[in-house]
Amino acid sequence: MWLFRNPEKPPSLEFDKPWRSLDWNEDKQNLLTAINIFKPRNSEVGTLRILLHGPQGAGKSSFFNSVNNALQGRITTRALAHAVETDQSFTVKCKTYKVKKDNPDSYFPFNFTDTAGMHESGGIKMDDIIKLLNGHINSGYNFNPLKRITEEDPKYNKNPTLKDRIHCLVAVLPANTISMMDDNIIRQMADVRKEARDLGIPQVIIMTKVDESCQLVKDDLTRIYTSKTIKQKMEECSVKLGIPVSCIYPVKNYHEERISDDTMDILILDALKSIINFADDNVEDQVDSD
Ligand SMILES: Nc1nc2c(ncn2[C@@H]2O[C@H](COP(=O)(O)OP(=O)(O)O)[C@@H](O)[C@H]2O)c(=O)[nH]1
Ligand SMILES: [Mg+2]
Repeated sequence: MWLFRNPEKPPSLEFDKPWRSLDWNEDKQNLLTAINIFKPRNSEVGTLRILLHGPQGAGKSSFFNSVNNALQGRITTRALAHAVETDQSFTVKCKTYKVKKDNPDSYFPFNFTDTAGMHESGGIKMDDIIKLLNGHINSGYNFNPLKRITEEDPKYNKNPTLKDRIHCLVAVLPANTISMMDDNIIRQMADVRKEARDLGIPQVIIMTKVDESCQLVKDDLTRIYTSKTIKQKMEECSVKLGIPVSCIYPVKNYHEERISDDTMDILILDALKSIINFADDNVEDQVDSD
């Protein structure tokens, strides 16, 4: 066998052609235009609700900030990203973030709810997640693993309608540490995914920290869809959570950059466009089945 090997040429780390296509020159403006004119088809649902879940440090806050940066065209820090794992608090506030449009007092018709810390502090309670997915929990609600959610809480919505529900579930996983991730966290995330599936909620994975998992991509982000490492990490995420690779979006979040980067923006906006389209389809499906 050794005769056929060429000792000069190690196996390539890259595919000859990208396996998913993005136009690095044209796409940013097209994506921005599509997102700027986007409106949910159902007028009853003015704002689509997107739920971010995943382990602490995965890049949930950074992803929201990156979406905000890409849409505002400048660096913003709305959701506090933690440099170190400091948040050991027992209660976890359910926070919803809106994204401002150019004109004053106007917002994009989607928002992000962060489940920060729900996987820690004694583990996520499935009961809480189901209520969150069904729209019972308003922004500002305090999750406490020792206490059951009570209907008397002012942040509890007793009669949620279609507009209050979660319309797309986004799992955030870091590419660089996915192989070492605690089984318990993966199991909890898979459980949340199953609940969402039973409720008919579409799901995507945002795979962050691509720069930390592939040197080729760290040096040149446009090689993201030719990197064999990134494809393999996406396949690993797919197997771990049971979500098809076609619904996985690898991104590099803004974390230390001080100016906008078109390639980072394109990946983030491409992911966002799919998320809002999935969410919008979900609303339509719910209306059809009611
Ligand atoms: N290199 C790199 N670092 C990232 C990326 N996304 C997030 N981070 C860093 O990872 C850490 C945790 O991110 P954070 O958004 O707070 O995670 P959260 O706990 O899920 O909200 C922070 O130090 C971020 O700067 C990324 O795509 N690449
Ligand atoms: Mg966070």
